[in-house]
Amino acid sequence: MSEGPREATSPTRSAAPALPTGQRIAPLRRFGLPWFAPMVPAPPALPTITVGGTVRRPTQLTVPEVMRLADRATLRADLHCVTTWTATGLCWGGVPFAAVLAYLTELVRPHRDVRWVTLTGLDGYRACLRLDDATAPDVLLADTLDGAPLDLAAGAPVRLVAPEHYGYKSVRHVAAIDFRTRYDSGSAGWLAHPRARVAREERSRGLPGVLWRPVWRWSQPRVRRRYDRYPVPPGKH
Ligand SMILES: Nc1nc2c(c(=O)[nH]1)N[C@H]1C(S)=C(S)[C@@H](COP(=O)(O)O)O[C@H]1N2
Ligand SMILES: [Mo]
Repeated sequence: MSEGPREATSPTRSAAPALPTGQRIAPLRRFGLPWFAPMVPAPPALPTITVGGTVRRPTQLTVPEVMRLADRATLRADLHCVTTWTATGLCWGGVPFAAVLAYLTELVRPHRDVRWVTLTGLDGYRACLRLDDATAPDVLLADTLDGAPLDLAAGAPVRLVAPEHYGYKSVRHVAAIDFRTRYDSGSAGWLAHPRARVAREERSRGLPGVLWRPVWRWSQPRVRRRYDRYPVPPGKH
């Protein structure tokens, strides 16, 4: 094995990038907290995003207005659910969330102690990200997936994509953005980790991710069965 120049003899193929610890590949399908499975929203004809929280001038913009706030970008990323499935190679299109938040900050003038941002979906689902996590360059407010407008199952009209964080931070059907001085545990309550960084396996609070992993893995088929009971017609929105 050691004779000859290795570069010249080894086949040129790129190995698949390693999955994060404890994750297994699965296709992207609508998923989430079990009690949100029946909450298939019906987006309004002209969807809006309400911007508020600890701010001086709360406001509301239409989704098309928000999506024109910055130059469009595409992002190829994996989505890692805390229940150990990962959808790989998703190609999202939208606007960088950092640019959206920069514009909104000028508009609504958050309190200077604001450090967190909560996103709420049309289904009432809520998740909170630290401002520096939410403004990472790979966080997108996405309205397309693989070149087509998001369908309802994937989070129409717009969803967050925060690939470095477990999927529960990537809120679908974004309808509200709230600037906050304190962390808000959101819909997942005490199960949610404030940061939920995949690289550190921050699956949930209190225990290391390696201990949460079997618990979440056990829950996955149970949650999946709940979502299977509420199919979303493709393209419906
Ligand atoms: N509005 C909304 N967003 C949500 C959820 C939800 O129930 N409602 N579930 C979260 C969870 S736990 C995951 S893993 C991802 C799953 O994304 P998918 O439904 O596109 O597979 O959505 C996240 N965003
Ligand atoms: Mo998830």
